[in-house]
Parts: sequence; structure tokens; C-alpha cells
Amino acid sequence: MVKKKSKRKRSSAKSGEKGATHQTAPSVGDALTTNQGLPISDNQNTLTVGPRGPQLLEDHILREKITHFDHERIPERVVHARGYGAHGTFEAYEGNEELTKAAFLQAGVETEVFARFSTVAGSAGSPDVARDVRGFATKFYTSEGNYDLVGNNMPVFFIQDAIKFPDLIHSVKPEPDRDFPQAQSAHDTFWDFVSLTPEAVHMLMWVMSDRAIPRSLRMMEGFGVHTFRMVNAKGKVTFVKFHWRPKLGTFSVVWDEAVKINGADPDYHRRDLWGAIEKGDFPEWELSVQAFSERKANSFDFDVLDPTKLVPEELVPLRPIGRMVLNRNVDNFFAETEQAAFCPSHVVPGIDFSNDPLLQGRLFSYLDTQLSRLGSPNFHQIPINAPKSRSANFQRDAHMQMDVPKGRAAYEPNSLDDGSLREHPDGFASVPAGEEGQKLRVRPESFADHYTQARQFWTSMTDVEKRHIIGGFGFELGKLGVDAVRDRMLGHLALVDDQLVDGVAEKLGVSGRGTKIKPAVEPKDTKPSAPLSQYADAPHSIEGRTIAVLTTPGAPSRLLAAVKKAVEAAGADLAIIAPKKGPFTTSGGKEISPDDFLGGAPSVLFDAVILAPADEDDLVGDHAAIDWVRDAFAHLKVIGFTDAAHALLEKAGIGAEVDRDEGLVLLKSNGIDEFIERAKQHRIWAREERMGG
Ligand code: HDE
Repeated sequence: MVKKKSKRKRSSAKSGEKGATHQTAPSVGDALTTNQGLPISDNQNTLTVGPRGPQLLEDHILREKITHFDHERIPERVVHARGYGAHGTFEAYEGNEELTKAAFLQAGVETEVFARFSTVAGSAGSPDVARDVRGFATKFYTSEGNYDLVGNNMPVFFIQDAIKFPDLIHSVKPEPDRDFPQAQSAHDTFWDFVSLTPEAVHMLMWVMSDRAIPRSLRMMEGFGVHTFRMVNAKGKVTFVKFHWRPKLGTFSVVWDEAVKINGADPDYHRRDLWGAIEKGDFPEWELSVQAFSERKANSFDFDVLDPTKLVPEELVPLRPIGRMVLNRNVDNFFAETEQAAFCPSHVVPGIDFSNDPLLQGRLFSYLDTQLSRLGSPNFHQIPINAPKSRSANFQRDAHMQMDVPKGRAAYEPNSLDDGSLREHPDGFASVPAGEEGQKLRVRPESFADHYTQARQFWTSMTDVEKRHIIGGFGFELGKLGVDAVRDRMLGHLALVDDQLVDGVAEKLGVSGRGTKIKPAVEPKDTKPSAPLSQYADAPHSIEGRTIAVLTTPGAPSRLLAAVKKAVEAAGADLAIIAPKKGPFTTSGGKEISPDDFLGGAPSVLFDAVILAPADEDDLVGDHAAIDWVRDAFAHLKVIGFTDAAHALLEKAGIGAEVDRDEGLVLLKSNGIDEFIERAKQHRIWAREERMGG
């Protein structure tokens, strides 16, 4: 009796089984059913007239299955189509009550969250490491309703007014006559548009920097971009800018690596995020705000309502308000990540908007897009979008209504049913900001300086970052077919910095500084701002990274064990790569299975590498192995090697580098610690300079 009960419970908990508790056919216990609950006797064959005859329209089981399949896809997001998400928790720090009355930001409150990271331009199937802005959207399921912080990994944007957004996106998406290139801004229409839109120049500096090719979604910053308002219990209003800082630091891959990763593993970022969460290595970010009064904002020489400007941290430092840990992968990508609907208009009491014209446009756009993408104003009932707090009103009906509201009255006020559903004094109330003026279509003059902050970004970069920005512009402008567009763009860069424009012109092999552009406002020189640089003060760590050992059957077992211990102690993972995927025996006689094989796991997939062949003749005749080593070197990785790897280094053309490159570390008695220490530098930047990169 007891047994029977528990069996029933188990089967009704199976995923995909709807209404299992009502099933009354014990004889067909685990049977597949139609969507109507009809047990299916044959899921292999269509209903036909005789074994070789035509199919019958009557086959409602086939038709239901195929119809459902035919409608499986929903429209992908018009931007940010390629994305990956995970669940987690947000915990608020102490001391935020002075800033905001938002319940989820009060000391110690824990709130469930769902975060989705994305690229902007590519379609849902595009590669992860395309050069692009990354979306960083977080849904907080607070006790006062859902709050969505829908940001990016860069603190500014291309345009100042929402009315330009369709033009911007049409320019970056595949060109409409030929439908290419996919997931790339390296084409004429994008650069045509931005070169005619000087307000884009600051953002272009960010997009051509390494920020646009992150090492991992776990190693990206996030920004709310716009200025928002916070309101405390006494009604005091403060302007805020949101910042997410990753615990692992902000790191990127190098461009040639990005290009190759996209072929070797187009899912590089999602695999990395999913894998880290699966093994309990939970990604973490701290949320901070820059908080300032309207009076202070008026003292800045830029406008805080202009989304192409940031507030340098020297003017307003970051104030940490909480931290987010992502600790659970989705059970079903479509149901959760794909159907997640973020809207900047989803706010809670204590958080409000500013007049940033880009934000104001977004407040309209996201709700509208959900209606077209998810097909119904009831999208808030889909589990991933449903608030975890109470939600109750008299909105009714529409496509795919999941609720079954009771009662006779669907209006407020009413006295027939329970008429207690009324507005509440503690509910959301907009900041009573005084607004007055003429109706007009005009860009504020305070938005007119398009180059000062672009120049500040440039002067805040390390030499390495400057080199990479020049490389980014060089690559993209080099792809253009229309010289006039290229020259116009060079003209903008000339207003940012001479070294920048000369560096890009040199990459392109053109002389001069492009078409002369007259700025609306002459750019000013400002002090550099250290936090704008990724690498000026990067953490010294290999936490969350993967180190690969390339070895062969008969691999040195003691070395493998010591390396594994050291790598794991530093918070990283070790991957063993061998010529073939099958198991092999180490020098100690132990049978091990490699994590991957040479042809399937190029060195671009790893952060630092070790060459440890069993014998010095091993791998020297293997082109894949030689490419593996050459790429690791060219991508500035730290390379540990054993004596037996000398021949392989020679074959890869880097034997002579051993004496002058600090990233080539011989693994002898203390070599492993040295290897780990060097790998913590992320890359050997001096090598790039030496190689003229
Ligand atoms: Fe978005 N944006 N956006 N955007 N955006 C969308 O909404 C839009 C902008 C951002 O993971 C769309 O649900 C307009 C800035 C993220 O699901 C759409 C304007 C920032 C995501 C839309 C902007 C963002 C989106 C497409 C200019 C950084 C992905 C699908 C006024 C602060 C959210 C969707 C997710 C998605 C419109 C500019 C971030 C069409 C009109 C600035 C992270 O509604």
C-alpha cells in the first residue's frame, strides 16, 4: 500500500506530465499521451491505409504532434537574440535605506533573481565571442513585484534619443539586400551610420576595445547606463548609476583568439557559464551605485541625462549595495531563458526613472516587443516572468489566459464581489518632478560634446589596451568597401587623439587623418580615469580559468598529479589533452581518459597551457600540435613545458624564445609554482609588443 502511494507520487512529478494526478488509467501508467491526455499506443508509425498506403488525415495524433512542432519557434528578440541565463540570489548590504525604500535593497534581504547575458547584433544561433556589446539583464523577484535592471557591459550607448534606435540596429544587422554579415559590425552600413552620428564616437571606443570580446560572461562588468532615481522612505530623491562588478575581475580574450574560438566552440560563453554553475563554482557580482544629488549633477560639465556619457568614478565613487550569486542553471532553455521578458519599466517603489530620452523610449519599447514576441499581454503569467509576490487586478482575458479569476465583478471600484482590491498609499508613486516647457523636437545643447569622454577613455587605457583599440578599428574599417565612410570615421578619430587616428590609418595603409570634421563643441582634455581600464589594476588570479596539459600516452604521472594539485589550489581547472580521446596509460601505469583530444580542443579554449609529451619525439610531426603551441604563444599565454617538449617548441618556431620570454616556464622542481604565478598575469603583454602585435 505504502509502496503504491510513493510510486504514484514519483510518476506525477515527472517533467512534462501534465495533470498527472487526475490520470485514471493505471494500466497505461507511464504511457506517452497526447496534449489532451490520450494514451498513445504507437509513437513510431503514422496511420496509413495498409502498410504501404497513403497517410490518413484522420491521424489526429500525428497532426497534433507535427502542428506543435511547426510552431515551436517564437520570433527571436529583434536585438539581443543570442543569450544565456541562470537563476540566483541577490543579497542587499546594510545602509541602503538612506538611498531607497525598495524592500529588496534593505539590509540582509535576499531576493531570487534571473540574469540573462547576450550579444546584441547576432541572431539566436550566432557565435558567442563576436565583437559586440553584451547585454546584462537581471530580473529581481522582489516582495514588491519584479524589478528588471536591463543593462549592458559598457556604461554608455551609441545614441542619445530612442527615435534613432531602429536606424542604429538596421545599420548593424545584416545588410538587407544580401543578408550578411551576420553578428558583425565590420561592414559598410554600420560604419556609414555611426560615422554620420558623432554622438556614437564614445561608445565606439568601448566597442572597439577588448570589452567587446569578454573571456567569460562571469568576467564582465554590467552597467545600468542611464541615470535613474532612488527615493527613500522620507521621499528624498537621489540620482543613481548602477554598476555590476564581477568577483573574478574583468577579462577579455585577444582578437585572433576570439575569431578562432567562434569556430572551435561557438558556444564558448554559454558552456563556460553553465559548466561553472554545474560544478558549484558560482559566479558572483557586486552591485554598486554612484549616488549624487541633482545639484551635484548640475555641476558636471556633461549632462547626466545623456546616455553617451558616464560619470567618472573620480567625481562620484561607487557605493556597494549588494551582491548577486548565480547558483542554478535553467531546467529548460526555452521555457525560461527564451521566454524571459525584461522591461526597464518594471520598477518597484523606491526606484524611478530619469528624463534620459533613451530610457524614456525604452519604457515603451520593451512591453511592446514582448507582445509581439510572446504573443499575448499575459506574458507575465509564464513562470519565468511571473512575480513571486502577490499580483492582483482586474485585467482579464486575452490569448493564453492561465488564471481562472473568480467572481462577478471585474472592475474597480466594485461592491458586488470582494471590493477590497483598491489602490494602496504605499504603492508605486512617481517622483513628483516639476516639468515645464514647450513641446518640441530638439536635442539639448548640453548633449553636444561628443568627443571629450571618448578622449578620456583613450587616455585612461594602458598601452596594451590602446594597441587593441587601434587593432579593433583597423579590422573593422579595413572591411569597408566605401572609402568615404572610412575617411569620415578617421576624421572622428582625429578629434579623439592623434596617436589613435595615426595608428588606425597606419593599419589601414592610408595616409592623412581622414575627412576633416567640425565638432559641435571643441573636445576638452580631462584627467584619465583609472577604473575605465580593464588591465591597469587587474586582479592577479587564475580563479575560474582552465589550464590545459598537452600530453601523450606514457605521460609523466608525477608531473600531472602535481600540476593538478597546484592548479586546483589556485581555483582553476585542469584539462588533459591527448592526441586521441580514448584512455591511455601514464608513466606510473595508471589508466586515464583525457578530457579532450588535440583535434577537438585547440589551445584557444584554454587560459594557459603546459606541454608535457611522454617522449621528445612525440607530437613533433603533428600539425595540430604545432598549431596548438604556436597559437598559445601568439595569444600571449603562459606556456609551461617539460624537457621533453623542447623539440616541440623548436618545431613551433619558438625554441629561441625560451631565454627571453617570461611566459615560457620550464617545469622543474619549483617550476609549477612559477607557472601558476605567471599565469595569474592573464597574458604576457610584453610578448605582444615584441612581436609587433
Ligand atoms: Fe534594449 N531592447 N533597447 N537596450 N536591451 C531589447 O527587448 C531598445 C538599450 C538591452 O535578455 C528588446 O525583450 C530600445 C540600452 C538588453 O531579454 C527591445 C533602445 C541598453 C536586452 C529593445 C534600447 C539595452 C535588450 C529586444 C533604445 C543598455 C536583452 C528584445 C531606446 C542599458 C534583454 C526585448 C534580454 C533588449 C529595445 C537600448 C539593453 C526591442 C528601443 C541603452 C540587455 O525591446
